Amino acid sequence: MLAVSDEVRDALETGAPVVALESTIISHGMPYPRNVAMAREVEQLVRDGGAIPATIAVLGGLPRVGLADDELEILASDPSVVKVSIRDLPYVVATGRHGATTVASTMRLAALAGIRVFVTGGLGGVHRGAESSMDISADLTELSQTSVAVVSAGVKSILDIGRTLEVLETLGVPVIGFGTDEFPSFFSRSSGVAVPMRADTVEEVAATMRAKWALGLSGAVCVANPVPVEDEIPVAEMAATIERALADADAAGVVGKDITPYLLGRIVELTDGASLETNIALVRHNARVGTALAMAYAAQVV
Ligand code: PSU
Ligand code: MN
Repeated sequence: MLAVSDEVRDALETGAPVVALESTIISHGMPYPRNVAMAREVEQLVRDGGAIPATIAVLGGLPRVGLADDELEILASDPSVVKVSIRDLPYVVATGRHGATTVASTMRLAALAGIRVFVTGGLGGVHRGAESSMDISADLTELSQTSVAVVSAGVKSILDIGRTLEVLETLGVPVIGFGTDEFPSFFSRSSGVAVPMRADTVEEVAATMRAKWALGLSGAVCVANPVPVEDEIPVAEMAATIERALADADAAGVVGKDITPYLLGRIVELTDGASLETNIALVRHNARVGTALAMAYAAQVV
């Protein structure tokens, strides 16, 4: 039911650091061909940092951990690739399709394979207006139950950041600001919302992972890593774009799983591609921090 590449399997068997990477960000998060260039570059960054990359997706109905270069190309360019969150996973497997896994389903498959560190761009969360739409990403449920550290640049302000952090508290998920006291909002380093805890080194984060799981507390450790200063789009600059994208989604009647990809695409258009550069920069940064974390965690496990 789960095919792990030889390289990833060997690394896991010898306790070498492995970093899981998601695929919705490739298929539904960025336009072709920048998406496949980003996917390849991030895998290389993980290797340069001393770990083994494991990009995760479903290909022809088979959940896969560790992909070949031509498989990244399929995910980036084939329009039949389905966005697969936890709900969608059994159906995509049963019907033999290609699927790009979200944070939630990537976490689950990574944990099944024995991987403890996962790098992404941004998390799903509580959508604005969720108090009536009930649109809350399955990423949050998964963070509550699957024991993987997730390195992200926070959540976009297309979501309700305050409520997202409230739900993460309810679900018992530690949210660690990496070198920051403020929860980052993806394109921007700030959000106006404080993080509940802070770490300035990957060793502290690795120790928190070990402590959480040693206490029998299953579930994720969420590492909120702000975009580098030189790549950020300040909150004030992003605000109007996000309002406009949300209004356009509303007018176009976009709902459910299509909302996040629609908004991401619209924001790229509205910023003339500037948001895409920021998005790629923050993923690179997350890959560097996540790789250092995987190295630190592997070094602490005896
Ligand atoms: N945020 C981004 N880029 C993305 C996503 C979120 O900046 O590609 C994707 C991730 O895969 C995330 C998913 O897990 O969107 C959340 O979708 P939903 O809200 O439908 O659960
Ligand atoms: Mn949703």
